[in-house]
Amino acid sequence: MTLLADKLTKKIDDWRREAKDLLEIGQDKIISEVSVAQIYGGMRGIRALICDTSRVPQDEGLIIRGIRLNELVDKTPEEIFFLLLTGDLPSTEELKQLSFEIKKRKNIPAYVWDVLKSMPKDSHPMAMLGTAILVMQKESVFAEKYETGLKKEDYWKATLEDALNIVAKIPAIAAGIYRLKFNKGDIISPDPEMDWTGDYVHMLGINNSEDFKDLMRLYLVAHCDHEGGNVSALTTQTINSALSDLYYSLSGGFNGLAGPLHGLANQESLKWIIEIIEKFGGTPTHDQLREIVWETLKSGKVIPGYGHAVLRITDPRFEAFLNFGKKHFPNDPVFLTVSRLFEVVPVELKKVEKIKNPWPNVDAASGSLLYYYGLKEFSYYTVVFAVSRSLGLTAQAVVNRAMLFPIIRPKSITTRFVKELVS
Ligand code: CMX
Repeated sequence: MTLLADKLTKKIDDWRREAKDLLEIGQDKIISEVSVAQIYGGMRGIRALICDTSRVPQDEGLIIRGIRLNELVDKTPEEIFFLLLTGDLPSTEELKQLSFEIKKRKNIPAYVWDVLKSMPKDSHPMAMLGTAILVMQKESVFAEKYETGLKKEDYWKATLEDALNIVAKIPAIAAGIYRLKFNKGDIISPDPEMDWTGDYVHMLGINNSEDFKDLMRLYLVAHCDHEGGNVSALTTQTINSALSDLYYSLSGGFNGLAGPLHGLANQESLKWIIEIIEKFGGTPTHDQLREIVWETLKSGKVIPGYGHAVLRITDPRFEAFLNFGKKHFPNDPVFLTVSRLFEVVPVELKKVEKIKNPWPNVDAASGSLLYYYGLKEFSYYTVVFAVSRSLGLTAQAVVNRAMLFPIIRPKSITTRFVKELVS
């Protein structure tokens, strides 16, 4: 057994005991009441899920297993994956072993490329990613073991195998999608010696500089998880709760990430910024940006990269990217526009009463940094987000299996029920 599985075995015993005790002493305690406004408002604020991999207090932002993001920005995605799964940062030996586990599982079945190559040329890269994950479903260790008989207590072990296989393979799949979709030449094979981020950068084949690798490392850490109620997390865990394996679940979650109000906002944000720069023939002034913000709002569109369903502050992930840009290329016109928008947009959005959070989220800055290093195809940005989010989504699934959570099945009500209640 690996050190990771060994650690999880011990932790899971404790987690299960803790949950049993909590249920015994407090099963009737009320956590959330549900109002009519919440039912009609996307269930915002209803506390109805357990997620221990991370939490997002509205006035603090992302906290992974009790550690604030700004204390984790120098870590590698492998370290973060271990943290998400177990609740602890890995020791040197644990990290070495996890990195080895990932390295040995990198190869992609040839049929994945056949399927991707046969997709229409104008398929969105997120549709290609979701398809690639789904077509690998036949590789699922969980599905195979379930079929032949697996004890419920051991579901998590087979799910961990699926998680490790998916996490190991996703950089090569994502990089291959980039090269296929944007005619960048042959697909570059994974290098068994390289770390997760370094190999992804190598396989993209755009820019092998250490600075780009540092940005990618930060990017892949910052997007890894955002508690359990966002569209991609909730979708993944709902599908997974039906004992569909992680290939089915993650592919479904990624379909949600592909939406413009969720993960696609980084694509939309940079597209909007480039259009603004083109319109004004260079970095716009504050006044010109103010004008564009109102033009966008009046046309009925959202300001991409601003606002959040939970956060009520500047997203610390945005801050991490802003700091990176300030350090490496403060005068780049795209980055300068991102910084100026940060000075203008919140002031203007505060004037719109219905907007609860005028502050930037992660998507307001991330694209501009990728753009600087030569990753200029906006429609690909959500794929990079998804590569990172695979860490959190698969970790959540392993933990949920370990906790023996049942199938998710909330109760719906009819309009007639609400009418009767209200009258
Ligand atoms: N620009 C314009 N209007 C905005 C806005 C923005 N950036 N943010 C919120 N609003 C509007 C909403 O569209 C909503 O209007 P309607 O009532 O007319 O539908 C109103 O303000 C109230 O929204 P809210 O309660 O403040 O925010 P929600 O929880 O409903 O939505 C979010 C959150 C992220 C979908 C929204 O802020 C938005 O659309 N932002 C732009 C897209 C974006 O950046 N998405 C990425 C979020 C991060 C992620 O999940 O990946």
